[in-house]
Amino acid sequence: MAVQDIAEAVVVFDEAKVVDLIKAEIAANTEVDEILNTGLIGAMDIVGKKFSDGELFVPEMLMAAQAMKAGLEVIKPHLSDGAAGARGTVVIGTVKGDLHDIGKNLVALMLEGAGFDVVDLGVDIDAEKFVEAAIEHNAGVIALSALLTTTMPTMKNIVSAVKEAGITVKTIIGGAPVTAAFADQIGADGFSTDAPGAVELTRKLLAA
Ligand code: B1M
Repeated sequence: MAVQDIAEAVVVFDEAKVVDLIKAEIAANTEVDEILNTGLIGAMDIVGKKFSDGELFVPEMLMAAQAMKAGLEVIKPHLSDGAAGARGTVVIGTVKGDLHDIGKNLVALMLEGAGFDVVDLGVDIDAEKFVEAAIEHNAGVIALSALLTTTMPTMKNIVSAVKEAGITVKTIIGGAPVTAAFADQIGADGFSTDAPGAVELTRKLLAA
């Protein structure tokens, strides 16, 4: 049994095997970070490469995503390190035109685990919905995720709309194609490459 076997099960969409292998690794006291990074996130990198190389197509990517989500559910209780709702509210979503939600879900999960109240708007979310939700929930941070180069410009629209709305909320951005330079360019308050980094950033911005 090895963490790499989890990645292999994700790549062949064997959801039941993913769940069983993760349960076994947890029982064997394997670090949850290793299960997450090597077993699950590593698997999606393999899937992405196979897609780029024309070996896998959209339906297979979707099935791999489902297997990864099933695995995330198993490790979810082990990612927690704080009291829920004690540190402020984060409104999170994947931007308009973009349906990728695994990374966003992971960021949401880790923020919750770190004690933030998280309002997850889901995918394909426009500027108006982000602004409305931030006002309704008195959010301290709006967190935007994008996985497509074509949806990155939407982040700029959302950051601009938040500023125009005149609300005191910070915007943070992330997702595979997003860079620190892009965050600076569009006037976002912060950027992170991964979910733990998004938690650290949120802590800093909210002094929580
Ligand atoms: Co899509 N897809 N996809 N896809 N997909 C990518 C992103 C791609 C890189 C694949 C490839 O070509 N190699 C490529 C994008 C190319 C580009 O724009 N440069 C791509 C494409 C082209 C497409 C379609 C256009 C394919 C098509 O229809 N022809 C289409 C677009 C649909 C749409 O959104 N409108 C599409 C569809 C899909 C599926 C629906 C089949 C499925 C998504 C299912 C789902 O999410 N529910 C899917 C998948 C699974 C992928 C790959 C294989 C995996 C993405 C993933 O979940 N990674 C992906 C290739 C890859 O990334 N290697 C690919 C694991 C996840 C944990 O990582 O989301 O990066 P990630 O999140 C990370 C960090 O980015 C960060 O934290 C996480 C880790 O800790 N992070 C943040 C994310 N958000 C953050 C926010 C933050 C901070 C950090 O602060 C707010």
